[in-house]
Amino acid sequence: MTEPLILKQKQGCIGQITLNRPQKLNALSLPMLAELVATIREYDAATDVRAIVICGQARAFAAGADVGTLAQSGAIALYTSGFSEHWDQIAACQTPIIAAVQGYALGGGLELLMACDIIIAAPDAVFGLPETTLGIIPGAGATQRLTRTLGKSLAMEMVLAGRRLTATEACTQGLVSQITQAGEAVSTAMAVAERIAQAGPLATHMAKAALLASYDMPLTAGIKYERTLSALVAASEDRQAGLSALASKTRPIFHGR
Ligand code: CO8
Repeated sequence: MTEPLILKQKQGCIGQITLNRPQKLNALSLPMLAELVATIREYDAATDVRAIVICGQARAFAAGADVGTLAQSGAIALYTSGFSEHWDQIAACQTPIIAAVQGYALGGGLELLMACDIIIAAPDAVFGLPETTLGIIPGAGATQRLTRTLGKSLAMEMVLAGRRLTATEACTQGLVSQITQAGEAVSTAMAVAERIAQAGPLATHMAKAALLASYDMPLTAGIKYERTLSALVAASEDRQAGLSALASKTRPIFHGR
């Protein structure tokens, strides 16, 4: 029996996803990407899932898009199959996604991380974009997202000269939010997800949307957008529940409305 490419497990309000192609260092094939997107959509649509955690295996989060898939597909077939759109569909998820990284996060694997919201790294995590060494360029968002995260010079060095970042460098440069002890990336990501899950779900969705808008919008438009979302959340029952709980020193119960 063939192993599933994606393992999924719900733990309370957290939807956990494990990329499960360890013998190929989690190289992202078309079926694997399709399953990943379907699982994320399923969790995103479930009102009881408040955060999603994605992790890989011990040696790799994901060593890139499957080079076999790339080699076998002509340019037009690759384009019309929507291969690179899988990363956009992951980035479109409204529920916060926390990625836990051990080992390699290369090429499309790093682009997958950048479509997530929070990246937690084990000390052995390695981040790189080897595409130009293969005669191609990053095609799932890295030239845009990496530049916004790391700035021009370091992004250029990674894309053009194949520079890899260690976990410490990635954390110093703001790609990663924290480095854990060895073997604790997943449990730390779950703990972060747990804290997110306790917050108001409507507020979480709106805050994520506002934060992501800062990548796309000029400052004044972004601030207006934030103000609109803020007014919308202020009209929610969750806001009432949160403020009443604070006043009565109890835990708020949020319903996402
Ligand atoms: N695709 C397919 N198989 C892979 C990949 C990959 N990206 N990476 C590793 N594997 C496979 C290897 O072929 C090998 O399989 P097998 O045992 O059957 O030969 C197995 O994983 C283990 O790999 P290695 O034996 O090579 O392990 P090492 O420890 O010696 O090396 C490395 C680890 C350094 C990670 C090495 O495997 C490597 O360099 N891998 C390729 C990394 C790479 O180039 N990634 C970028 C791919 S291109 C990309 O991601 C573009 C995204 C753009 C998407 C949008 C397009 C439209």
